[in-house]
Amino acid sequence: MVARAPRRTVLFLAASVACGACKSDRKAPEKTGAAAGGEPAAAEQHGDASDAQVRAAKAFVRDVDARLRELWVASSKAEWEKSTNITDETEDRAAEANAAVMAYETEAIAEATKFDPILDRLDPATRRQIELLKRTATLPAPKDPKKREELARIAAKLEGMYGKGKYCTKEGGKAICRDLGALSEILATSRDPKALAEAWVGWRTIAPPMRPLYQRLVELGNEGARALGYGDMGEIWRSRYDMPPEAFEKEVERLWAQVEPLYRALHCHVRARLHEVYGDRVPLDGPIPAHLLGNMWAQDWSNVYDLVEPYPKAASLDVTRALERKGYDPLKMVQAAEGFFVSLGLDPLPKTFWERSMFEKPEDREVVCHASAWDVNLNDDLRIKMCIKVDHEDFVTIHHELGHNYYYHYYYKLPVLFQAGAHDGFHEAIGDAIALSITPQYLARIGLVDQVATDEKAVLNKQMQDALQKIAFLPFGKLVDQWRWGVFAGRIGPDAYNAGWWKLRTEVQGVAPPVARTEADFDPGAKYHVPANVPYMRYFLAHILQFQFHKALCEAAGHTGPLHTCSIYGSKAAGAKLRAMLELGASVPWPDALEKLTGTRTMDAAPLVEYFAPLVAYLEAQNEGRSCGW
Ligand code: X8Z
Ligand code: ZN
Repeated sequence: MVARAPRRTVLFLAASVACGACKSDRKAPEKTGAAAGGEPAAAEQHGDASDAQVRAAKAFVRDVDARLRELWVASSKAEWEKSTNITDETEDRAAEANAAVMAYETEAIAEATKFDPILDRLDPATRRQIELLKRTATLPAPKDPKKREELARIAAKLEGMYGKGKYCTKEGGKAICRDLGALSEILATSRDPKALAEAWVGWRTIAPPMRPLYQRLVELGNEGARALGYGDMGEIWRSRYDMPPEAFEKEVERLWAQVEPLYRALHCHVRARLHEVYGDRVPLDGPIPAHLLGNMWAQDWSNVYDLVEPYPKAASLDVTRALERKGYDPLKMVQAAEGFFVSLGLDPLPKTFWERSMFEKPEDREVVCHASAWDVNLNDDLRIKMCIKVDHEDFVTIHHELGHNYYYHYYYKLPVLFQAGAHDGFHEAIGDAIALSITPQYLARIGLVDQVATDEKAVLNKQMQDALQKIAFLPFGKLVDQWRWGVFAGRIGPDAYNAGWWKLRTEVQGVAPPVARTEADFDPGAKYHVPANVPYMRYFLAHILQFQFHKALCEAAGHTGPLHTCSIYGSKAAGAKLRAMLELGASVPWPDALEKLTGTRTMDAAPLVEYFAPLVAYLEAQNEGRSCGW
């Protein structure tokens, strides 16, 4: 997952050795240099100078498309090799391929600025590709080739460190090492505060060695950003939303203000329930200890559902148990998820998807288990890479990943710069929007559960499950990049990386570390997207957008009744609407794409609020008389 989330998430990537050869076959940049208007005198000989420049711009964009395609594919191939087999060699190859991408992007972006004076004379597609090119680099490289290679190596190394991360202890004289999967399992299932704190702290021991590398990545990336005319890396990240970066920051705050009251209500109620379980470890007027929320980063609270279930005696939906009971394995889970997309009239996944994907954690090598979706060859070469557990969480994540794959599938014929989401939050929202249709009725329809209750109590239980995932996530989704924007801009210096992180964790999310943290720690490094350099605000946006998409798709499907009862399963009309948006990729500004599906040009949390209306009423009643906040 990468830089371009879509293509995987890959940011920039890699060149396989084989493709090193193709690089030298192509002289596109040099050719376009001249064609791009660098020699106006020559152009004038053939007529009007600016007409020649318009033609040159088109030729430039064609060349960029060919060259980027080649370099991105080489990089994706090397990234895939690395992520499915982390070794020094695969890391080096990924770094090499990514350095080649960075070198070309820097050169092409510099060249693209020559067209600034004639941008408004260009046809929309040419103009948009030039604009997208300028903001494409998630990790922009300095001009100096040595620094560029250093940056690419650091980036590959950091992701590898995360992928290989383990916490080892001596038990009965024997060394026992636990990876993120094993430690997360403890966070999810144990109710022993000591064991929880140890797993929480243990995972974070992987991160301090990343700190000097991360600091250098920031220095070099910022140098690259400045060379492209941006103030810092964060400004590039914020400039990808078809509005000025400052306006985007305001947009995030506007959306947060819409949902913050819901988060605060959920926080208040969950804290009160955890207080009943853990006593004064969970003070009723302060942040919640982060290790008690069922998840390594406290970003998804589903695993404490049993502690907060509104009506324990009413029916509740245990999808994990249903999957186990019906004998689902990872392959069957992916097939079921594909079945949902196909029920909408969308295409089945290609044969190669089933041959090339990685569904399970291999025993014989280190891999990056963090789930991702890919189109390695940019030609419908769809794959996912996941270490699937047979449980509810991963069943939803598979739908999330297939959402990426279906986006790739419907835009892969476009120029490569258009092969992206309308913005990155769109890409993250597709599969999640589909997963909102995994209602009890849907699960009964596919035979996963035998019967469903629809009474008010069962509804509230389901709403609580959803909220622990979707509402609990919102502040975390926002703060990861608030931290990085601060780091990139120098407001959070290396001497305060961890303090800055915990300031946001406390203020925005209302959670606290189980033990004191210092600058000897590097807790942001224990979250995949930081060492992997994948922007995170996309997930905050996706958690809002997915409800907008869901509502629009439900309307297309002819759903009547409350939003939380809708499943679009089987609706060809909804599928056609979705497909029409997916096919646009990034070829138009995102408000156009949003309008195509939802009829509105604005991101809006109102559908999220509407979806959770029953739970909000319940929480209000529950919180009556409590003092909320921290
Ligand atoms: O990273 C992901 C996906 C891949 S794009 C599995 N997510 C974020 C996370 O795990 O932190 C999905 C939800 C948020
Ligand atoms: Zn994703």
